[in-house]
Amino acid sequence: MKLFPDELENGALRPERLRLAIEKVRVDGYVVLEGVLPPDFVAELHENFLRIFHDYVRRTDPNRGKNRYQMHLPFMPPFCDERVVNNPLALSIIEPLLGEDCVCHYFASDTPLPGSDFQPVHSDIHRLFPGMPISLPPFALVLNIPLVDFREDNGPLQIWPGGTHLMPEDAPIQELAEQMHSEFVLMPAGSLLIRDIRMWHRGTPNRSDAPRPNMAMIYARHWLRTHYPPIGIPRETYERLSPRAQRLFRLENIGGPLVNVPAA
Ligand SMILES: O=C(O)CCC(=O)C(=O)O
Repeated sequence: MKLFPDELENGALRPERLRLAIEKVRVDGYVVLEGVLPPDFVAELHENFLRIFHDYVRRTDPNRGKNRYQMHLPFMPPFCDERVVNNPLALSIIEPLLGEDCVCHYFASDTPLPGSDFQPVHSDIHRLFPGMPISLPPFALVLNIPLVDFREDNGPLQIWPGGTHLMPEDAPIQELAEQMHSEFVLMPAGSLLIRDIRMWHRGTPNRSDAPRPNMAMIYARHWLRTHYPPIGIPRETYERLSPRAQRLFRLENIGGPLVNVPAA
């Protein structure tokens, strides 16, 4: 969705469009709000990201396929800015779907480098009730924020919308995906992609000459437990957050160590 100037200025979709955006996630599995974050702020995020990312690449093997890195982000400025972690436009869609007591339990990034490949098509979560052919309402949503424009040549995310998030049965994902409708998510830097964590997707080859970073946060119903380590948040950082952001991160490791801090 392209936003109207008043929506960007108010940090709120017009009521009818908000209703549609929420329904789009519920039924289609995702929605994109284009170019929400101001370009100067995205540039600051990008610059800070690259500083820690290059260091991370030097000491880590690719961990999501060839030339492709998942990296947890340190919960520090500019990454933990409220425009990122407590974005009013994102939360206006996330909260009605996950409940006001939802939490954020994952603060990270995905970056294909030049020379990366297709990933297998996958969902980002296990089935909650394996073997039972039931579709559940949304219980976790990924918020992706691209730090560069996602173009055809730099490894955009490919998604299978329209029902794969409902995962009614175990399915032969790779074979089926080849026969099904998919989309490449082309979007400007600073957009908000909100996707049901269950929706099938994959990373695609980055054929450009620069990394293609994508911030990734997971918002979930408060009872969901995953294998991700709790986010380390320095106590002073937590205390400076707004009450609403504090609520989102209340179950994390408050007072715990930062990960992947930039070298001094
Ligand atoms: O390319 C991306 O941003 C996402 C990659 C991905 O889906 C994954 O590593 O699980």
